[in-house]
Amino acid sequence: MSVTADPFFPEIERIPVLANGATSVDLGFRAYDPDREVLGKRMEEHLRFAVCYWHTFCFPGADVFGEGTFDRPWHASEGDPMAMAHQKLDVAFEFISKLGAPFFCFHDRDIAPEADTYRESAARLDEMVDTAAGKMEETGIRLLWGTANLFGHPRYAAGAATNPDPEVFAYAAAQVRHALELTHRLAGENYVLWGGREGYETLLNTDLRRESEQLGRFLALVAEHKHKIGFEGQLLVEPKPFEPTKHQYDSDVAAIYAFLQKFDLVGEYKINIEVNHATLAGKSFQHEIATAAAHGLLGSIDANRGDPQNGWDTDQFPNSVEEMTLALYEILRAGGLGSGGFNFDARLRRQSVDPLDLFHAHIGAMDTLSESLLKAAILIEEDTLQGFVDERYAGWKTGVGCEILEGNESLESLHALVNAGAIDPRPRSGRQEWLENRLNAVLRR
Ligand code: XUL
Ligand code: CO
Repeated sequence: MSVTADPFFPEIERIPVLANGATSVDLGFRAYDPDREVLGKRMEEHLRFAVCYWHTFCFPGADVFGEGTFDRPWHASEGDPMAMAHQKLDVAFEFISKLGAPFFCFHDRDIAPEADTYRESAARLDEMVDTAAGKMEETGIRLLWGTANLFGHPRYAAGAATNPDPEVFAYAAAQVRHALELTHRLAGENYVLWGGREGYETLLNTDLRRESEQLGRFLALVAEHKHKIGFEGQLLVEPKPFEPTKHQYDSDVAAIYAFLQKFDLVGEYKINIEVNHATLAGKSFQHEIATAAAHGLLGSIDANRGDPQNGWDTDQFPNSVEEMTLALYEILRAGGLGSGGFNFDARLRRQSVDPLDLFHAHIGAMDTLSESLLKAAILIEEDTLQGFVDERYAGWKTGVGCEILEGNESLESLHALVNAGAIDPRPRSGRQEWLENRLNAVLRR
């Protein structure tokens, strides 16, 4: 069935790691060097880059005002959908191999087009996963995570797990069972749930409490099935505050933490944090990572960026070394991403119609993150920030701080100490500007 297989990027060989100063070459890595050691680990192992299937191979360049602008033969309006899916898979593995990214991520519907019945859709998906398994074997490319698209089809217009109709819940459950088992089969290292339509459009027609119970049940069923089939990958929830919904229940890291606690799911799930989702929630990316790390929930990253001027989920490729250095600093301090990685949940601009733009975008993003990793490592090695923070909290390690934490003080005993004049604290500088200067000195190197 497969339409093969003239290369889609004939003029591109494997993207080279450029030696310092090679300015004449356009398509090459200037900062990413997979084998370079950083804090005792290879760069490739720190960053674990993944190409995402949905934006990179499925996005046609359409926006709400206009149709697709990209010339991708597998998007033709006529033609056999499975033949086109095979062609897309060929191009995907050609691209990821030439780029040299170790991982990819996909939704079920990205690699196999939905058919008229569930069974037929499932058969298409099995066929595509069989082919993908062969290509993974051939190329050594691995699966960072799989997921199910529970938001595209009209049946999910009012949500998947949180739909008022339990039959839609059941349909979503069937789809996730299959996608989770295929992720297991492909040795995926994580499985992601993004609640694209798990929220509401208007409270006028919504039973918020009921929907939240449904979502709790759904996540519990996924965890139960994971254990049943022996999938050892990490389950992840991906927060986003809104879009397409007016409000999404898993709106940010803190909301997910509360939700996991309520439904007794802490320990089963970690969090897949996306830059542009954090900023839509009115938080910095660093904040979301630090919050997840503080609660032991840091799972994986969807790397991209928004545009502060239009405040929408623009999913652009990351290009700010400052933003990413702060993120990588938190990640390194948390001990790394474990089974997670950096998935480029990012898409080309509509005017970037040259297929080579896909390479420029990914190379730039991989270089940005690599440079950021190097800077974050300096912040750690040179103790640019942490020593001051440790000293700032040193009081909690001895004396009354220790007694408070150990439960040996009460409001009465503390009142007595203060009243007797034994405690009389003086403000101390938080040194924010000094710390910012120290950070900037590293960023400028
Ligand atoms: C949408 C988004 C998704 C998830 C996977 O904003 O981020 O692509 O990452 O469903
Ligand atoms: Co995402």
